[in-house]
Amino acid sequence: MSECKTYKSACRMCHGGCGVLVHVKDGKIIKIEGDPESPLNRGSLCVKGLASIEHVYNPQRLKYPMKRVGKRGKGEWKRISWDEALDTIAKKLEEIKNEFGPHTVAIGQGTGRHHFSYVLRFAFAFGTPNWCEPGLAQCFFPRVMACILTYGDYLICDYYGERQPKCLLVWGHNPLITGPDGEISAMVRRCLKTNPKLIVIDPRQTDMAKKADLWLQIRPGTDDALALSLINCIINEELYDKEFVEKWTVGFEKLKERVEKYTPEWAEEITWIPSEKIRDAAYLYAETKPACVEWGVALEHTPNALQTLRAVVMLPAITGNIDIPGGNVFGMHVIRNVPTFRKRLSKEMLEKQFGAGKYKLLSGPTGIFSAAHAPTLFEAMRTGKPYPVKAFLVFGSNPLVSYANAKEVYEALMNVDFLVVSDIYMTPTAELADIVLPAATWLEVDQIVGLPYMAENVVLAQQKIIEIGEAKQDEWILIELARRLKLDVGTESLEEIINYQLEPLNLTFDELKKRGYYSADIKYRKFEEKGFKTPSGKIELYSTILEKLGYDPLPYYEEPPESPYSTPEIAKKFPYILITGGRLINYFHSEGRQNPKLRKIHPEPLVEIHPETAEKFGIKDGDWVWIETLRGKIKQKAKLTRSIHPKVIHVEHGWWFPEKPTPEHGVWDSNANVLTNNKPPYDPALGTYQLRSLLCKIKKI
Ligand SMILES: Nc1nc2c(c(=O)[nH]1)N[C@H]1C(S)=C(S)[C@@H](COP(=O)(O)OP(=O)(O)OC[C@H]3O[C@@H](n4cnc5c(=O)[nH]c(N)nc54)[C@H](O)[C@@H]3O)O[C@H]1N2
Ligand SMILES: Nc1nc2c(c(=O)[nH]1)N[C@H]1C(S)=C(S)[C@@H](COP(=O)(O)OP(=O)(O)OC[C@H]3O[C@@H](n4cnc5c(=O)[nH]c(N)nc54)[C@H](O)[C@@H]3O)O[C@H]1N2
Ligand code: SF4
Ligand SMILES: [Mo]
Repeated sequence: MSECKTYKSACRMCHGGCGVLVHVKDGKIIKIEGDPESPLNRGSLCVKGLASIEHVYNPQRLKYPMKRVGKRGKGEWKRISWDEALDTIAKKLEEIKNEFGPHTVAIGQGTGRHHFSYVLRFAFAFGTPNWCEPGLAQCFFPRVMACILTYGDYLICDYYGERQPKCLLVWGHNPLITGPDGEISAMVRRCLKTNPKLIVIDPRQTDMAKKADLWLQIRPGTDDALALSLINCIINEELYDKEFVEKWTVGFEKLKERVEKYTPEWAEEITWIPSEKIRDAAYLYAETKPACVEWGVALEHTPNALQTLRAVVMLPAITGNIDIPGGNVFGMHVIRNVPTFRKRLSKEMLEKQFGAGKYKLLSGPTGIFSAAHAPTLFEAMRTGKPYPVKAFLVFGSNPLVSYANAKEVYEALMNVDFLVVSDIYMTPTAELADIVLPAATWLEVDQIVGLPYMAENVVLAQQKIIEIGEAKQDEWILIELARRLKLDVGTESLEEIINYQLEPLNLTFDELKKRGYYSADIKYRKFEEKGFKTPSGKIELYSTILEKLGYDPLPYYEEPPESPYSTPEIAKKFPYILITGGRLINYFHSEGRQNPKLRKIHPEPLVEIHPETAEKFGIKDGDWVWIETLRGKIKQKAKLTRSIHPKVIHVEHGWWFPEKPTPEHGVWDSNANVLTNNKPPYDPALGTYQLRSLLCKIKKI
């Protein structure tokens, strides 16, 4: 008789966290549906979650380890055993460590994967400081760092407690499509049903902007100017919460002085938003309580990222929306972190980290998470300076598609002696490897996930339900490598580590798997007991940490380095402002193009152009268009839309074509990162570079 079984788990087709029920018959997954009991998504799933079966059983998956037999990048492979793969990697790493030092081994990973902490854990146990993840300087972590500097902890929106926000200020973010980037989309959707006042700041009129009471169509890259003018207006027009500011913040007078010149009239010229609209937004946000700021990755793709984020994150402080029901709140942090062994690295070794001493909040002994600066790392790989990178191990990332200036990333990858890629599919990046390792999908993985990220109010269990070929979960690979290298730490089993993390909840992993999730009650005004976790114990509008590191303790405006105003000569040739990477509901970055269910929804890359702009070039909807910047050119298909500013062009990111038979798989055709800039100036504290607000031109093909 055939056996039917149902498991509770957590979808991770994106950063993850929607509770699911997985139905298995005769050892095969036959259905995946949202778990109605799960506190976050309450039964709903997006198209990616619903296309998981087509992902898990996709015939294009990597099923066993392989080694390169032909020239690098020629696509000639030989199947090998896991033992041979791991022994070869361990032996090579050992040799490199002995001959050149552990820091010449770099380890990379993709965004917010289940194995995130295990990559740093392995790197630090092995002794190299050189690990990287696209998020550290470019996504989410800058938001985290701005919050840590200001509040000592990360702020989230309170969709979780007794009361929903009455006002949402959605800034450079599209959470109906992109959750979870912090929170889960379903929670935002639920909040919108309670009809909060809605302010959206976006150069494009997204679906969210269409619902808004106020949509501020900003010139890309000028969010710092807008944020400073909002603070100016809220202070000068006495809309701020005097009692809260007096009792709980430091540096208010200095902030007031700093923003004096940043009036809404000043900002109008820079941001292209009428000053009345800026005032309206300041009033609506400051006068509607409780209010929440929802902010996104668009703020993290310019070299003034940190100061922009600092200015934005001060808004809840000066309006007293901190840790109150329906406001911006701190998480419950109910689980322990995976021990990462960062403390084992000597100061001397941390000083060898790419970016150390330069981007002091990102890298080196002063870094909050101490990650390598990606452009510096790739430059070292490409040129051997300041020292060569001998090996690069990539766990779940597609650098050729996801990092800026893809041509240079290609040169870098081609130049590294030993490249290992663990992935679910043979990507254009994996095609360049010496050894390719088949990674497990979320249905083949045991893990826990705490949401929202960095706040952990809810913990879900993800469980290994099936096995496909010889695919392995990355944590297993990293632990096995640590054992083979005879490292003195980092060799514990996965279950031991998960149980350690869950200990404060009095739960074991087995118990959590049965329950599916754990959800904590939210406590508010936690700061009243212990103050804020900043050096002064208060909210630091004036940052003492930045001051100590030699950075400006107060936010300021800086024109994007490539713009109609800062580089008018370039703008003559490249007259439009390029933004990239607005997310699509059916794809996660460069993933999903080989999934028939997802590809059908959006088969080709689309460039958004305003019809008036398109007309000048004779471009019609559906025409192929060249988009060119100083770095290179790509083609995407025109999508004419009045929802984008006539001076702004938006290209999708993440495009390659798994169906194209050559090992490049069309990675040069439509990849947004052929266009983007990996060169300085970078954010002085974080090393952030430019993935948006660059200059481009277009032409009909
Ligand atoms: N479906 C899906 N979900 C995802 C992802 C995915 O690939 N697919 N990726 C995940 C990851 S890693 C991340 S970082 C998040 C990102 O999540 P979001 O932060 O929501 O990211 P985007 O959709 O890129 O951008 C949000 C909006 O910013 C606008 N924008 C562009 N430039 C500017 C600017 O200069 N200023 C302002 N104010 N707005 C601007 C864009 O038009 C876009 O509508 O999504 C996560 N979730
Ligand atoms: N131009 C431009 N570029 C951008 C952005 C943008 O907006 N514009 N956004 C940036 C941002 S915010 C981010 S976070 C990065 C994302 O950059 P990446 O994280 O590199 O992007 P992905 O395409 O998600 O690549 C992940 C790869 O990991 C594989 N994978 C998925 N799950 C697993 C797993 O569990 N294990 C292993 N081993 N492999 C797995 C996938 O098959 C895929 O090939 O892109 C950045 N790049
Ligand atoms: S939002 Fe993410 S976790 Fe939720 S169903 Fe979609 S892909 Fe899965
Ligand atoms: Mo990201």
